[in-house]
Amino acid sequence: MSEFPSFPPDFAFGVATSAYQIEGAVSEDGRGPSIWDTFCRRPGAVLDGGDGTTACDHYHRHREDVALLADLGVDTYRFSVAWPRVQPTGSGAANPQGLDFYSRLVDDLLATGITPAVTLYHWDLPQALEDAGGWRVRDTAARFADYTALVADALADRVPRWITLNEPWCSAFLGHAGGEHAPGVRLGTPALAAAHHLLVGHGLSMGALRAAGVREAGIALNLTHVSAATGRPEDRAAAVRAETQRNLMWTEPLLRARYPATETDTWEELIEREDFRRAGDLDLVSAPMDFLGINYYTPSVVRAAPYQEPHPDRRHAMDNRFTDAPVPGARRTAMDWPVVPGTLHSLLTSLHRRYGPALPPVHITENGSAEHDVPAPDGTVRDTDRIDYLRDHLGAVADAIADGVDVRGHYVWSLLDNFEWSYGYERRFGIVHVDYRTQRRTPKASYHWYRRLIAEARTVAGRDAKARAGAAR
Ligand code: PNW
Repeated sequence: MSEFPSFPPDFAFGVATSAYQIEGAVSEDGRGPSIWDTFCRRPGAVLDGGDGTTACDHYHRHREDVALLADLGVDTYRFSVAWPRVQPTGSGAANPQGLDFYSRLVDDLLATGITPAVTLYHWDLPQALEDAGGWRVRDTAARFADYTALVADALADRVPRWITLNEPWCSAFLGHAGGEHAPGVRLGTPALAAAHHLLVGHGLSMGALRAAGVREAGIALNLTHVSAATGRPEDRAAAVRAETQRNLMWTEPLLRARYPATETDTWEELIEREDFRRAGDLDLVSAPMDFLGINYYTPSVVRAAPYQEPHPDRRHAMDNRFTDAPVPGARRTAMDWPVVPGTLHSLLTSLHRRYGPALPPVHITENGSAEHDVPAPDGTVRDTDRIDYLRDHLGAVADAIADGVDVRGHYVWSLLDNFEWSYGYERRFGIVHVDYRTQRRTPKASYHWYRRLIAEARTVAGRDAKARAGAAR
């Protein structure tokens, strides 16, 4: 028995990052400001007062980071393109220096045999578009399609796999209802408009990718496994609401061209009542995808809660009559997120049951954990909790594949410790430790563990291929 779960021979092992979280160099080579540059300056917005001004200085150290990827042996590297590098004010001609950076990165990846997977939008909206209404206005979706075409024209000859949006749930609801993410709006209905415009933007972006000849395109959703804390009817109803808002709000329009219903109201009605909905939108939103990206971290165990009316304009956007309940017996990561690896298997098999052939092949586009890493004096980190997390979640993916779910890849979040949004640099998700004073990178024990897993998977795949070739002779 191997210490590692086993995977199909062509399974893609990867790691993921995003531009604002690692690049730094926010004013270099013509980059314009993004909503995160602005949001980070708001007092109290980020835990330690940090921002992405320097981050991991990846913009200047990308060669070193590609060398780390090459040594790790990953098949795929998922990174994001910063929209404000390509279009400093969110529209008009491309800034050639912005595109050049990503073009060089892609060449370096290909030279080491790594497949690049590009995310077009990982939350860094050009500030100029926010000033014009951001995702709350429909024009931003059209701007996103123009930007997609510029990036695809420059990179689609070499980048096979494309992700339009990263986690639109976060952009819509954390950005416009909770306010803990940029742009930090705390209203209700605007979050629903943002959600709809993000979906429309995804659909338009898919069209631009197709026009550029892209054959592997999809979206990355942060889906969760939802269950009720108790069997009480009110808690079960709360779980239906949470499932609707966290999962079905996205999978239903994308995969079935409709908004979901709850027992009290339907999102369809909510959205229809609003003036932002246009005829034909859902056909656009449900353009066929080649894969569904799922970012998975933790399950949601919920119970009923009284309706909170924090603002008069919050009337329909957040059905907040549910709240997260403790998960008994589960270890918690440094994010305080409960660890229940089997819920990833349950999520995958339930999506497979719910959508059948309408579910495209799946890539787990993010999965990983922030831990209380304690570096030794030489900078090494024995992050056994992170290894356990990754082993058990990869095991859950392997089990889902054995149960018939078509999962094609898994990307660890993240290659490097980085800027963890409103948690600043306090929370470390990397399999490589970053000393932010020196920018020194030190692979953690989890990096070495993942390297061995990939190497063993390759050996096994090689053995199987040889055996098949032998049997065919
Ligand atoms: C994702 N939540 O963010 C992002 O795609 C990454 O950029 C991020 O670093 C990673 O997960 C770890 O947090 C999320 O509140 C942020 O439910 C917040 C939530 C979910 C995902």
